[in-house]
Amino acid sequence: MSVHIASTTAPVNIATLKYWGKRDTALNLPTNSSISVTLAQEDLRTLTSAATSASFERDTLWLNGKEESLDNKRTQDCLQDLRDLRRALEEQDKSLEPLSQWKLHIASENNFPTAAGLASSAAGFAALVVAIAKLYQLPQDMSALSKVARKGSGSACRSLFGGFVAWEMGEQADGSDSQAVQVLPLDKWPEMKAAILVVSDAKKDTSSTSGMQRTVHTSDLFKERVDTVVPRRFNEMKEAIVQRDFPRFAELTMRDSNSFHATCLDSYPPIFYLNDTSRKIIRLVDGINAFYNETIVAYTFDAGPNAVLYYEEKNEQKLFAFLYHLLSGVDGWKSKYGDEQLKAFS
Ligand code: 2P0
Repeated sequence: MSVHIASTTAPVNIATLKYWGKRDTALNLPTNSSISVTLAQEDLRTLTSAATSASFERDTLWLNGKEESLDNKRTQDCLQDLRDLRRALEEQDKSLEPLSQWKLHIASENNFPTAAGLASSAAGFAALVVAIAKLYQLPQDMSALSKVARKGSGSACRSLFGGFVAWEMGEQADGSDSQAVQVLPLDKWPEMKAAILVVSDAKKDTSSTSGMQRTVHTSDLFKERVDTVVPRRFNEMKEAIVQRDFPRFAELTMRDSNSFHATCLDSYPPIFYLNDTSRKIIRLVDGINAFYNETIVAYTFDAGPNAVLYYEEKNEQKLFAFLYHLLSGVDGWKSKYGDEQLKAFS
């Protein structure tokens, strides 16, 4: 009996304008639009293979070599949507095999720590949806597929595109206009680089899903953020990206990270994602920009203590000279650069 197989990789995306809050928890509809940068394929990514055959007896999912339950609503919703899309194709073309009725075997692997605030669910659901869409030979309309990935994990919808991506929150109650669109492909701003400082690879203690709803229900700052601050920043940041205005992009990114963590702290009980090392990195970035009298680097932090720094390639040596000096004494400091290469920066 024939087995059909398809594989894909999906990279992590790191928000520069944060998604934090749902207006509909079942459909993963956000309270604000957001913007992110999708990292290059070869860095942090999920590799997913999906197979289907009339002989498979049940749906299975293997995550990083371990069998995981598929018995959660979000994954089930994604699988159902994909099967519905395939069924529509089969109804149009009776010569197609009935893949929509067969069970799926899915294997997925991350090349980075899972659930440590490094957007593993984003890459995971994006890869799951694209691998099955390939398997089912669905039309590769990424905005349409982003609506399926969004149901798995909100931020996943942004990982379907490379480069600079906006998730438009939409207005419809059924989520039909809550989708990702590309703002600028990476090759239009190839100088943009990201450095990830892994402060901790431990699993976070407040999940994004529960943390964001605590903020929605208890934070006074949150209302100001979603009603006024983010809508204005959404347009400003898209403009900064299209114009490749790094200092403007960097300032908006840092302000939005601060605003998001402020609403976390304003939640009741408060949510702490940053730790002392995160705060040292914030001060370091401020110090570097002040030293050069120019904004050459931006920090941003998601639902965890790890920092993502954005900078332009031409400033890599300026940045890494500082990073090397200040972080080389820190226990466990590791870098993709060897020690000798880093010394050459200083
Ligand atoms: C973001 N985060 O925009 C924000 C910034 C974390 C901080 O999207 O409940 O895992 O699965 O929709 O997508 C993390 O939230 O949450 C997230 P669900 P998700 O990247």
